[in-house]
Order: sequence, then C-alpha cells, then structure tokens
Amino acid sequence: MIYATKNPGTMALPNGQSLTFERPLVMGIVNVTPDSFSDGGMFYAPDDAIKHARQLIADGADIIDVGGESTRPGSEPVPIDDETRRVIPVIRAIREHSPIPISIDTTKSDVAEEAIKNGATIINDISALRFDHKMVEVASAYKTPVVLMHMLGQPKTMQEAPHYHDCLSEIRQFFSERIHFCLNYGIDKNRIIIDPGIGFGKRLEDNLEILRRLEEFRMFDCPLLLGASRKSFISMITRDRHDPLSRIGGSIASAVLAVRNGAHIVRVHDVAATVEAIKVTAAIEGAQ
Ligand code: 7PJ
Repeated sequence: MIYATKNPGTMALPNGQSLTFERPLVMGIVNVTPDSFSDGGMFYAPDDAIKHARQLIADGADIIDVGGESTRPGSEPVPIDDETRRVIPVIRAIREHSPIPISIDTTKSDVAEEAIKNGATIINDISALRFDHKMVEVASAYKTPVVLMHMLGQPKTMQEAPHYHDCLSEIRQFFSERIHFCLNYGIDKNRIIIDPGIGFGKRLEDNLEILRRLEEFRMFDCPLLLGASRKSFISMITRDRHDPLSRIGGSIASAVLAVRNGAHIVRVHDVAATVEAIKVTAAIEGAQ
C-alpha cells in the first residue's frame, strides 16, 4: 500500500491553516447547481446545500468542495453572476459554522476571487487555469493552493469520442506543462495539487488505467487528488440503470483503490461511507 505517510507533507493555506497529508484526506462535494447529474440538483437551494455541508463535516470530511457550475458531459456554461449568487451564501454559512478548509470548484476567476474573499482557501479548477487567463493571477495574489485537473476538450463536448495515443503519458505531459505555467506565474510548487480528471474526456478504459496506474503521477511530487464518485464509468461496468445513487459501491471501491494507489485526497459525495472504508482498509493493512 502506498500511503501518503511515506511522503508526509503539509500545504499552507492562506488563512494560516494547512493541509497535512499524513493520512488520506476526504473532500466532500457540495453542489449548488440545478443540473448536477449525480444528485439531480438535490442541493440547489442554498439552505439545503448548507445543511448538506454540515452533514458532510459531521461525517468526517477534511475539505468541503463547493461548486455552482455543473460540468457534466454536455453541460452549458453558467453566467458568472448566477454562479457567484449560488456559491457565496453557502461558503459564508460553512465558514460561520466551521473552520474546515473550503475549495471553490470553478473555472472563473471572478467567482474564485469572491469565494476566497468569503472564506474559501483552495481553488479547484477543472480547466487547470486554462479557461480564464486571470485565474492564475488570483491564485498567485491570494496564495491559495490550486487543483490542476486534466480534461481533454471542453465539458460540452469532452465525451464525444475522446482519444489518446497513450493516455497516461499525455496526462503526465499536461501536468508538466501546467505546473511550469504555474511556476512561471509565481505560484509555489508546494501549492499545487494535481488530478487526472476521471470522466473528463476519458473512455472507460482510460478511467480504469488512470486508477490502476495512479502511482505514476506521484513523480511530480505534488499531492494527488482523485474524483471518481458516482461517475458514469461505474455504470458502464455494473450496467445498472444509470441511477447515480446506485453507484455507491463502485464509488467506494474507486476511492479505496485510489488511496491504495497513492491518492492524497479523494473527492466524494458519500463522505461517511468513504471515511469508514478508508479507515477499515488502513487498519487491515496495518497503517494505524
Ligand atoms: C471533479 C471536479 C474531479 C476535481 C467535478 C462530478 C463532476 N474537480 N469537479 N476532480 N469532478 N478536482 O463531480 O462528477 O474529478 S464535477
């Protein structure tokens, strides 16, 4: 088992807190979107999203990821004002309730900046700072860690026949380029988290290969984040009726395997079950 403890490290957050990678961290997802495919927009109303966030914190989340733009395959971009209006009340309410680190899942610099001003301390950008050229300036100015996620194409079209010569080496190439980009703009290497982007312009075989060979991404010496929770590749294996709520078993299996293969952070919907699965796996394997 490749535990994060073999390469312990901490990552400073702009508010004086830090993330410590002595054990795998669980990032709980709070969607504030009317069209999120995995929970059917169940948490659209800010009050519901806030309640949900509190539950995830009670369930043992280490980070709360707040997102106001659905990035499911085929989804349309959301105007900046709408996205801001969705996420800010939720971020403020979480911050009033708890000191838990909050990441803002957005590709827009204005949304990220407002989120940071209201208590977010991590930028989670599925475009790896490519879609908005000002994002890198915000990250650099506020000294927030950034999650650089790999995506082939754009959310609207990414699942239309994605193709790779060599998926793993192309993603590694991408990380190398994006890490250099960040360094050139004054972002500290120790504020960079990388994520191969399960489901973002990937075929089933690509997703499986990424999970199987996740360890290879540790060559960058950056914490590794993985998000497989309730994603559609699970249904392709289980051939269920594409009810995302039935993907829990597959999500847990993916999270446990991701940790075993070197992930420092797993991004999940089902925090309680994931925390339990990771603890039990670790105990069996003698890590705690
Ligand atoms: C991811 C994400 C992911 C990171 C989404 C969904 C789609 N951010 N935002 N990694 N996925 N870093 O939750 O299914 O995999 S939105």
